[in-house]
Amino acid sequence: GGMASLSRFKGALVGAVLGDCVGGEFEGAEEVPMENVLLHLNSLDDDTKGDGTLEYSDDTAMARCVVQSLLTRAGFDEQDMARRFAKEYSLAPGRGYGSGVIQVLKKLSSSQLSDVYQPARDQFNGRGSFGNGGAMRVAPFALAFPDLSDVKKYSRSGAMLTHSCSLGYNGAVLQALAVHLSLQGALELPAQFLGKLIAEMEEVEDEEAARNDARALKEAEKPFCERLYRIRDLMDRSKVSIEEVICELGNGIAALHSVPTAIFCVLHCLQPRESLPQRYGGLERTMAYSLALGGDTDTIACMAGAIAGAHYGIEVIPEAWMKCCEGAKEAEVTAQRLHALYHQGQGGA
Ligand code: R7I
Ligand code: MG
Ligand code: MG
Repeated sequence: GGMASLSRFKGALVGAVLGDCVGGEFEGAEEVPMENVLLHLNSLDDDTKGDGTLEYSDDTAMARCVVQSLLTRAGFDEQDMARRFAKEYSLAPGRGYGSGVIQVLKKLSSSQLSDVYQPARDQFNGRGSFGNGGAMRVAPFALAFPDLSDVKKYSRSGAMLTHSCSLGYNGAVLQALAVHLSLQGALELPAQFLGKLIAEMEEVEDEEAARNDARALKEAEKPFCERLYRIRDLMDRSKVSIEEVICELGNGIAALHSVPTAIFCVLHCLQPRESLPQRYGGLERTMAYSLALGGDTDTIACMAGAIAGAHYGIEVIPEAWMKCCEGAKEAEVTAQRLHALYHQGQGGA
């Protein structure tokens, strides 16, 4: 499809849901042999599956809140979004939320709350969470705002409702930027795509709070930029093992150890790979590869799925996968409304 086409919007939103649902199988597993990944993915073609048997987790539950809030308010409204997060959690607390964020979601339910950002600031002795919970749900921001500076501004604020540490919210900004660029067709030129992300993040991380957090957590001066440079190095190598990717980029629950990893998965799978079935297209390769890394598989596959889906579009998503995953069909429908909002923001559809 063309730049910011409806197919890309659907691909992004559905890709995220698929990653979450399909990746849930291996979340927290240390090592996942590719053989097991392929068995799991093959089983989705099975007739006995289907009708949303793979349930979505907090990643999708919160992304749905983001979508509904952005659509209802026709833009970012922190009060409304916070309320939706709190309500969703109280109605379905068993979706596998991070153990820290539960505190925030409970506090956000309180009617006496004057500052919706305060509960997030109270996390982890006042430093805030660096988990990937802000990034896992951020794709809809890139689908609602055509303007790059809006994507950066609102994805940051949206993440700060639960993640006030810069290593948390800047991961969300990076993921939103990746989806934004992919939607524009920027993955046609992978090296330039990465170059743009680096240029943007150099600016994003050039901030007092980010420098302080990085120092306190003994990370590089600009942690996300450093990881993006590592991705560049990995892409230049002719062969990269799963172990090397995990060692260089991580597969954990911190945004720093998962957002760059998800971006790498997409870039690595733009071309056929020996370890992956020949019959697989790029989106299927991205999913399989994300799961094979182990660790926070639902979230890494969810984030990679959003970026890859925005690149390849909805047409390449296997019908059997759509059927198996709870909320996938619904995501395809709501993507149309985001597409309309996005183009309305550009001054008339
Ligand atoms: O970031 P968050 O919403 O969790 C998202 C993850 C995804 O993988 C989902 O699929 C779901 O499984 O959870 O939730 P948080 O509780 O804010 O952060 C996640 C975890 O990161 C926390 O429970 C901590 O273990 C760790 N963590 C920290 N640990 C020490 N110090 C996050 N921030 C800190 C910190 O500052
Ligand atoms: Mg989850
Ligand atoms: Mg997860």
